[in-house]
This record gives sequence, C-alpha cells and structure tokens, in this order.
Amino acid sequence: MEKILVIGCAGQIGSELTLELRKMYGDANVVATDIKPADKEITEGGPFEILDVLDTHRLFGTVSRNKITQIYHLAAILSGNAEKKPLASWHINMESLLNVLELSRELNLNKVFWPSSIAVFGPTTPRVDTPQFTVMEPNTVYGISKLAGERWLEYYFQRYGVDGRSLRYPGLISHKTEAGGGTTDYAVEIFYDAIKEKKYNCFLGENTYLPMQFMDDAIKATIGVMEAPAEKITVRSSYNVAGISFSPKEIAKEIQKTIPDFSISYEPDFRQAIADSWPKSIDDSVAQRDWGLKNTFDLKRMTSLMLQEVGKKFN
Ligand code: NAD
Ligand code: AKB
Repeated sequence: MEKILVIGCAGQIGSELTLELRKMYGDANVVATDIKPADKEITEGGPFEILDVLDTHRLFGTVSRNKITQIYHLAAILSGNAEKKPLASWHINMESLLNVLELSRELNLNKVFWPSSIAVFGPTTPRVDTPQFTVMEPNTVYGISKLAGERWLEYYFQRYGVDGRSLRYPGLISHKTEAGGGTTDYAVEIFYDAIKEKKYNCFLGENTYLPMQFMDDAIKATIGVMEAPAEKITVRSSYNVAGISFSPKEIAKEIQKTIPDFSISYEPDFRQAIADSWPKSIDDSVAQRDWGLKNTFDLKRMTSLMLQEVGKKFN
C-alpha cells in the first residue's frame, strides 16, 4: 500500500489534490502538510502536520515516521510574488525541491510529483503551440527556478533512478481555494468580482492570451502522469499541458452571457511583462501520446461551473 505525503496541501492545488488522493488511497494513507493551517476538511479528514519543507530534519522525520512511499511536493512561490522577492523565492523553490529529491534518493521512495509551469518558457520561445522541446530562456525568477527544477528532476532520474514526474501546468482555475500570487490569477479573481461587484479591473491587457486549465482536468492529469507505468514516461523533465487558451476580453464576454451587466476594465501592472514572455498556446501531444492526457473543460463549460460554484459562496 502506498503512503503519500502532500507538501503544500493548503494551496490552490493541494486543497483539492489532497482530497482526491485520500479518495484513491484511503484517508489514513495521505499525510497532508503545509507551513500554515489548512481547511478543516483536510486537517480533520486525515493526518495533517504543520511542516516547513525547508526544515530538512523534520521533513526526513515526517517521511520516516509515516513510512511515506510517494511525495507530491506543491510548495512554491508563484510568478507574481516571486518577482517581489527574487532571492528568497529562488531559495524556497530550489532548496525545497532539492530536499525532496535528496530524501527520495536516500530513502528510496517509489515516486515524486513536482509541478513545473508554462513559466519555463520565455520571450525567445515560439509562442503559439509551444512544442514540448524548444528554446527555453525564461526571464522571471519563478521561470528560472522551474527550469532549473526540471533539470534537477531529470538529473536525479538519470543518475539515481528517482522516479520523478512532472507537468508544466498552465494557469489553473478553481473555486475551492483562491490563487496563490501568480500571473494567471486574474482568471480566478474575475469570477469573485463578477459575482460580488459585477465589475473587474484586470491587471493584464484585454488581448493577453494565456494557456489555462480547469482544476478538475489538472487533478486528473496529475494523477494520470503519476499512475502511468514508468516505461510510458519518456519525458523526465516535465510534460507540456495545453488546457484552453483565452484572453481577458474573451472570458469577460463569456461571463456576460450569464451576468449581462458585468463590465471589465484594464490596468496592466508588472505582471503584463511576465504574461507577454509566456506562450499563448501549448502543444501537449507528447503527454497525450505517452499516457493519455485529456482536457475536458472548454471556456464555456468552465465559466458556467465557476459562476455557479463561486456564486454559492456568496449566497
Ligand atoms: P499556492 O501558493 O496556492 O500553494 C502553495 C502552498 O505551499 C501554500 O499553501 C503555502 O503555504 C505552501 N508553502 C509555501 N512555503 C512552504 C514551505 N516552506 N513549507 C511548506 N509549505 C509551504 O500554489 P498552488 O497554486 O497550489 O501551486 C502549487 C504548485 O503548482 C507550485 O509549485 C506552483 O509553482 C505550481 N503551479 C501552479 C499553477 C497554478 O496556476 N496554480 C500553475 C503552474 C504551476
Ligand atoms: C503563475 O501565474 O505564476 C502560475 C503559473 C502559470 O505557473 N499560475
């Protein structure tokens, strides 16, 4: 029986992935951890510990004590916040991954999941249908840390046989937990403001296309890559994931179909330059071929579900 450790369980992804993993592996077999408290559903639904992933000693202790066999390492500082504190963010993003990889090697864990991002691409990357293998010259501290992380993941696989698996998530859209300081956060915030205020002031320009994905599809993809037989995993850095590409203007139009008096204004800030350095759309055919990646939510279906679920929070 696998015993799973989730690091960063209180975040946008962790708050949903932890519950899904508990459904699959049993509540007692998924140990949820974060540096901060998590929702009651997580802390009362199974084992939960406060853990700083940078505390190597405690991390080893938690893994050994709980006889952990797999780690999902989700703790990181996202693109927008990382630009405010570049060195501290580099430290957290890199040291945490190296801690997890080193521990996986020493304790011979079965598998590790660590997410990368579309942020690994930069201004010199082809921006439309960005291929799996292409020019990668990120110019954000977050992107640099994700690209370096991908290289470490592949290194630990080739050198020590650590079975690390990874996805280059696009911007993730969800209603359970708000987004954690990234450039794609507008596509979550817009639903809260649409419901509460019927207007939204967007920090990206109206025609800024970015790849996005609804959380349900991201969770399925995460479990898909982790459950795939090792011989199917031909990419040991990280797999492209396309999701759906749209602009602020297009999502606003989709929201107006349900809330006709919703209005959007645009006031691009420092995150515009980050968005402009990222792909507009992604080619994920390698992940489709290797382990059957699928995207099921389009803009229409995602918008309708987000309005319904965010609406429930305020009714
Ligand atoms: P988030 O910011 O919502 O959650 C991260 C969690 O990590 C938080 O709960 C935070 O408290 C925790 N954390 C931070 N420092 C920690 C530490 N030292 N020790 C333990 N926990 C710590 O982020 P998220 O959106 O859930 O993203 C999770 C992962 O997925 C990150 O690696 C991120 O780069 C990646 N990713 C996310 C997206 C997205 O759109 N959400 C897209 C691409 C990649
Ligand atoms: C961010 O905007 O930083 C994240 C990401 C795409 O990695 N959502």
